[in-house]
Amino acid sequence: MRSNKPEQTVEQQIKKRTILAFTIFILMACSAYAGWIWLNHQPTEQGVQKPLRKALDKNEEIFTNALTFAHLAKTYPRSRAAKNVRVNGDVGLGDNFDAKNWKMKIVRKPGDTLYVSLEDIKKLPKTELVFDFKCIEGWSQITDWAGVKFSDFVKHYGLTSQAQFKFIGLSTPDKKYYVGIDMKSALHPQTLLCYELNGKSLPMNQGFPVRLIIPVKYGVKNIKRIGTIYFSNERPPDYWAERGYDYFSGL
Ligand SMILES: Nc1nc2c(c(=O)[nH]1)N[C@H]1C(S)=C(S)[C@@H](COP(=O)(O)O)O[C@H]1N2
Ligand SMILES: [Mo]
Repeated sequence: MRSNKPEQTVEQQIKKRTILAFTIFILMACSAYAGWIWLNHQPTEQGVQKPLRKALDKNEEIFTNALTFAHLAKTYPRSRAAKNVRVNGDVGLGDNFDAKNWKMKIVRKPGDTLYVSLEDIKKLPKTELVFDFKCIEGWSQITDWAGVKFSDFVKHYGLTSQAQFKFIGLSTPDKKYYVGIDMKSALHPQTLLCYELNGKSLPMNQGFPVRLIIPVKYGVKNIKRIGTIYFSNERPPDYWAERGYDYFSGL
């Protein structure tokens, strides 16, 4: 049955649609403005509004998950490695360091610390890695490192329950330099507890006795002279993150 409503003229139809479109536009503009006002009234966290922080954290989570073990940093023949290796950063490398009595502390849980000597570490399977070491300041250098894979270390010392935590925290013996590393990156097959550079024991200024070599991260995370390692579900404090650099510093 046909409606008995009078037919609308084309002009009437256009006018009606124009009014409708304009109304929708106004409503959307108002809600965008309201949203902006709302966002700016949200409490902040690490310098940004909480909802934005959530989005940033989500991004980071996606990034971390995308970093699968299939992603390996490019490696080079030993002949390509620099002989004069650049030294950069000496925080936590003060002279009052008792190298002879050094042992790496692994806090298995509060009150339960494992002490590991350099000799102990050298007994574990040795992995050599020649890769392009990248500093966030813009330089890079192909360098030849060797040590034990952190994942092999974890296996050897039965740190499997500790490996369930989200992060490891590492600090120099004097606690002046410290980094936090997400567990996935720590367990990456190219992450080393490193004690050799160019086939010789690490020079003092490059982290003797043991440093971290972690090719999936920028130089900042490659902490020299490890004192303590611990496990945490919260982000461990990080020297350069506290000074405005990206916490993840991934490559
Ligand atoms: N203990 C400690 N580790 C550190 C630093 C530092 O200042 N102190 N600097 C970091 C930075 S920014 C870089 S680029 C690398 C440099 O390593 P290299 O001196 O062996 O080249 O070490 C990292 N590890
Ligand atoms: Mo760096």
